Amino acid sequence: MKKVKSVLSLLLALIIAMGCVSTAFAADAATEDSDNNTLLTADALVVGGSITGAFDTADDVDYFKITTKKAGLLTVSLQHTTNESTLGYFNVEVLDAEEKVLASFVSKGSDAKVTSTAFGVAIGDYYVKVTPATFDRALSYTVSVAEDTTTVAEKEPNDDSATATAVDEIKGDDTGTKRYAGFISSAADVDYYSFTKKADGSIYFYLFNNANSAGSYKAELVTYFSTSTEEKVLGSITIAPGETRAMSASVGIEGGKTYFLKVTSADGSTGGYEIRFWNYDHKNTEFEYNNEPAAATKLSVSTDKVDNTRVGSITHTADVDYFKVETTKDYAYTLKVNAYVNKMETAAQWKVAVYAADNLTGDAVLEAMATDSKAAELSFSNLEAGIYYVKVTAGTDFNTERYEIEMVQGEKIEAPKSFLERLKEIKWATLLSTFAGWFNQVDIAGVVKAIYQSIRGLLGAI
Ligand SMILES: [Ca+2]
Ligand SMILES: [Ca+2]
Ligand SMILES: [Ca+2]
Ligand SMILES: [Ca+2]
Repeated sequence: MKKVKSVLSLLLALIIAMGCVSTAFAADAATEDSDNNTLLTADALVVGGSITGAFDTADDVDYFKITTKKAGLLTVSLQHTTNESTLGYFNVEVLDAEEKVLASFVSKGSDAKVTSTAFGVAIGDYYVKVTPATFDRALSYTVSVAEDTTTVAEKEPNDDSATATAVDEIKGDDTGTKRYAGFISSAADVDYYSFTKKADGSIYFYLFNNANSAGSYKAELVTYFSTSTEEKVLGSITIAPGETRAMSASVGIEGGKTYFLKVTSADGSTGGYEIRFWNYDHKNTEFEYNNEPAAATKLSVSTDKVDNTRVGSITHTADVDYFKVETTKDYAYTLKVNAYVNKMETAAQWKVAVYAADNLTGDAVLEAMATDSKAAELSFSNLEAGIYYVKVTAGTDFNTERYEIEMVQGEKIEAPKSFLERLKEIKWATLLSTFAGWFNQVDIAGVVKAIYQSIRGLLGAI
């Protein structure tokens, strides 16, 4: 009897356990309503959840509605029992409230699970539309929606620099793997992101269109100089409708300072986008913003022992790069502006002008254009001692390729000697002994007598 009792309690435990399992399963696998053929009657599908459906007829349409609580990137997946067929069985489209397609895919008979590319969402309603590609009444499907956790979403409101969405500090090992998703929700929406770069160096920024979000957006790297509230643009890119990716030129910036990436609609289009940064630590870069003498990047002199070459680039057509350098009278100097050592295949042009510090708006001391060569090279020698501002701008053809700039210290110059220094250097003993011989040969008394008589003659005449 005791044995029977323990078997019974084990059975009971098993039944309870099974009950729990089946309850949990039922909660997960929500089933569609049969009346979900329109946007208005769509079944709710929560982010992180799933729902199971099937088609009643060959022209059946199933709509599911996703209501988002924050902006970000989502993916939609569809799973079904597989068969051998490579024919499409399910057409899946993700739509926004205006029925613009944000993502789409077809699941074949042999596909166990297909996931959409990530698509950007703002706060609002989105729809998943599933239609039969090949009608099979017996084949049910499960559709699910998930957050793309590899991405950090913008946090609205972020329409000015004071409310910018903070981006993680950009460090040496960041090669563009961190993704930040935003959504231009209206033509007037502005999205600011703020960041610091840990070390001095260059960054590139990228703008991605979400799959099927064929908008045109503009991303600008901006900062503020001095006490001015005027925004200074350091770099700018625009992604065209249907283009997957736009990449900026290399922008040299100083570590530890705050910069902003500002994203706007370029042509009034709205939709999701993604930004990424690619970091490059480099001790000697230009430091944008350096478009005016007061913001010039300091250029130290290179010697035999120290290489103070800096790397810059003209990041947009209006970019101006000022470098301030000081030379002393003890050495000869040569200013070199070359194409960057990792030369790309494109030709580069830069216009270089050198101004004396006390004549910044006047004529340049030296001016030249490095033209049309991946080995573009300019060299200015025989610069007099002083403080100079070197101004680099785009050549005739704008090119974002990087350049190197370096003030090289050359030969030591012997300073001109003073009169006293020269007197000291005369070999007086040799000179006097030479004169002694000469005095002996001259009739000094005769010379003096002649002068005396000339003077008397003059006095007598008076
Ligand atoms: Ca936004
Ligand atoms: Ca915004
Ligand atoms: Ca620059
Ligand atoms: Ca500049």
